[in-house]
Amino acid sequence: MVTRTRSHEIFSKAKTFFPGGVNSPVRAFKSVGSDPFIVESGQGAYLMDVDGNRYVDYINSWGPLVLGHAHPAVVEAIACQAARGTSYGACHDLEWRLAELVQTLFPSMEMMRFVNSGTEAGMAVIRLARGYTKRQKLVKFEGCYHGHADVLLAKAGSGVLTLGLPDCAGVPAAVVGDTLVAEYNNLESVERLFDACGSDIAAVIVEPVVGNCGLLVPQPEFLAGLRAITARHGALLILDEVMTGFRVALRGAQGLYGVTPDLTMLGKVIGGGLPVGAFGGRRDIMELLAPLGPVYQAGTLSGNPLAMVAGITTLTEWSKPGIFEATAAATSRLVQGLHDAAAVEGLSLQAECVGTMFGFFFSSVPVRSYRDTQQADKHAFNRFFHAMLEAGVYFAPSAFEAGFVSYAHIGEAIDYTVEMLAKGFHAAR
Ligand code: KE4
Repeated sequence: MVTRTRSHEIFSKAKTFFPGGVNSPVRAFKSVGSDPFIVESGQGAYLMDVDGNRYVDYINSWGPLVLGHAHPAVVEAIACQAARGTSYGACHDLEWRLAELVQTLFPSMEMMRFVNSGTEAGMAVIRLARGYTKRQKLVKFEGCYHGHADVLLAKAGSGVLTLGLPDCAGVPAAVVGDTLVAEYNNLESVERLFDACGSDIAAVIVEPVVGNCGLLVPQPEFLAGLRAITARHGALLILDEVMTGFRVALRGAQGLYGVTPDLTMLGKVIGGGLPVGAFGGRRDIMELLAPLGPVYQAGTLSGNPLAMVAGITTLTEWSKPGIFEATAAATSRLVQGLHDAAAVEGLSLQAECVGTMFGFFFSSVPVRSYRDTQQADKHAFNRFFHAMLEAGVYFAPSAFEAGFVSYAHIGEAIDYTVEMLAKGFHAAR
């Protein structure tokens, strides 16, 4: 039995400072019904907690750490830069160098701007899309998460065409009144919205591969369909690649599925574990941004040299020949292990991966939309989660998140995980 005495002590103290003891809700383990462990350090594929327990980490800081924790080249680059200054609030040589690396893999980003989180990128692209099209309405998809900006915290109204309703307290109805909600992988649900108010719709925003209600893979022609519908109605297509960028493929989902958006959101990987987001796209749209144009956006730490150099080092290492492919192969091996171990226990499991991102549901039917996710067996997942945690394998503490594999997982960490899966599925029955 794993003991977590020190973790409990620290978490009790944390709860006096932070709501739920955390600085981001999912970390509280509320969905899996236990207290979280407290991290002491991370190294490669592993996290160590303050009680000396070691876990294979499939959260990877929710996606950024494609090379694993504390990669030597990234640590050295940050240390060297820190000695030259952590933030200048002024132009410097590293900004364009990261932008050039990003643009090489994301050529649709003719121009871009760095921010400090995916949420900031989401706020900015919506304002930019509205400024460019001079339209108000926005289409998002149920189950997709684009950060916690008010305008994006909308849920579907009762009727198909009812305007968005606040998805959490504190969001004024007026702010989400122009946010329409469609169903992922259902082009008809998008066509209906455009038939009703296409000339007022500024943009469609989508996670091209959904990672925020578990993993949802786009059905053939879904993304191409969104591209065609938005082009036909003069609306912009925004791909939120904060999670999928460099993860599902080096060139992101837009490279993998061959769909060119008007605007893209990035985050996570481009900061290599430091706070970075980015948004970018067509030059004629981006040039509306201050100081060139009338759409305002700004940020004290945007493009700071520490985050830039962490991103440059991470992307440089990650794009070296064979690195991505080897990590994607390890991810496929993990998913095959999930299928095999579940079958031994006679459990129905839907498990998939796209590149180095994976997800699974305890479900007997394929999961293609948010609505499908709601019939998955969350209690079986929770039993699986805790048995695997006891075995030293840390999956996302929620049935409705994705998992992430790093280059550091190849070999020992994946082998150990596959070996332990039988314990998890035995407990899940
Ligand atoms: P941040 O503001 O958390 O940097 O990014 C928001 C965001 C935007 N778009 C996508 C597709 C995202 O996945 C995210 C953030 N992802 C969550 C994972 N479910 C971050 C984890 C958390 O909120 O603690």
